[in-house]
Amino acid sequence: MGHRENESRELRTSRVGEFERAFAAALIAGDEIAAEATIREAMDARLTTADIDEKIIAPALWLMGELWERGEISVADEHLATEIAMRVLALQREAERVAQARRGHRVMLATPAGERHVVALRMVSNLLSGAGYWIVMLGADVPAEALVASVLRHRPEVICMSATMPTVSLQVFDTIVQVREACPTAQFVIGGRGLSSQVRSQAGVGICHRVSEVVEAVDAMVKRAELN
Ligand code: B12
Repeated sequence: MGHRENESRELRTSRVGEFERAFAAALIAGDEIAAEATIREAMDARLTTADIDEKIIAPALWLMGELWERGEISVADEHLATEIAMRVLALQREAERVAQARRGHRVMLATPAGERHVVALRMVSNLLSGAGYWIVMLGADVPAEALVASVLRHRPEVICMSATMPTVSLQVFDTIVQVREACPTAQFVIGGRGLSSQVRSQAGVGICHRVSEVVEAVDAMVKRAELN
């Protein structure tokens, strides 16, 4: 096994250990909010449900059992911890249900003609596919007419565009107008430092300042598309 692979495994193990300790501390304190926050963090860190169950929740409950046997906590404390653990399991199920519901929805990603900066777009792609969305990645430098043709073929509910160069802002505007003519139900989420105020003020367009805002913005647009 390579040195780097070893290192990343160690890092992962130490993260899991941190989550386990934080979750156990929350159960001991009877603090449901802290317990939920820890499991949300573990889910955000892409730990699998099996890892969360076996490496975080189960060991914390075993510890509660030991503390109870040693008379260090009461039966009520142990019951409270179990109730909290059960609510956290419901939270896991809900997160899976939301990801499952997103799977049927397509999101198209592109930068407009003349725009070659795509790092933010790749980040957006990772975040959306991690959240469950079906991604249609067109990549950089896509002319409006080509994007319209692709929208008619793949029928995405949402189109995400990124503009870094101020010179492409007009292309973003133009693409939105052309896509709306061909497919009035299409929704847009856009970001990037190159966007002009004209594009930013477009009615019905979701504007993001950071890639971390994209899942929420696309969720809102999908809901809106369903209402149309
Ligand atoms: C890497 C890079 C390149 C690479 C791009 C490679 C690639 N495959 O992406 C290459 C070498 C091709 C390149 C070319 C050029 N580049 Co360049 N490039 C950069 C650099 C160093 C990093 C850009 C980057 O990836 N940033 C990281 C991302 C994650 O950050 P971000 O794009 O700002 O995105 C954030 C938000 O805006 C938002 N966001 C952005 N888009 C979206 C979209 C959605 C949907 C959402 C939700 C959020 C979101 O989320 C991010 C934060 O969370 C920047 C420096 C800089 N200050 O940014 C220059 C920079 C952008 N480039 C610049 C220039 C001038 C050029 C060239 C004209 C150079 C030349 N003479 O050829 C060409 C133009 C190419 C073109 N037509 O597009 C200038 C732009 C200046 C300006 N505003 O006019 C910069 C700022 C460098 C500088 N200081 O002069 N570049």
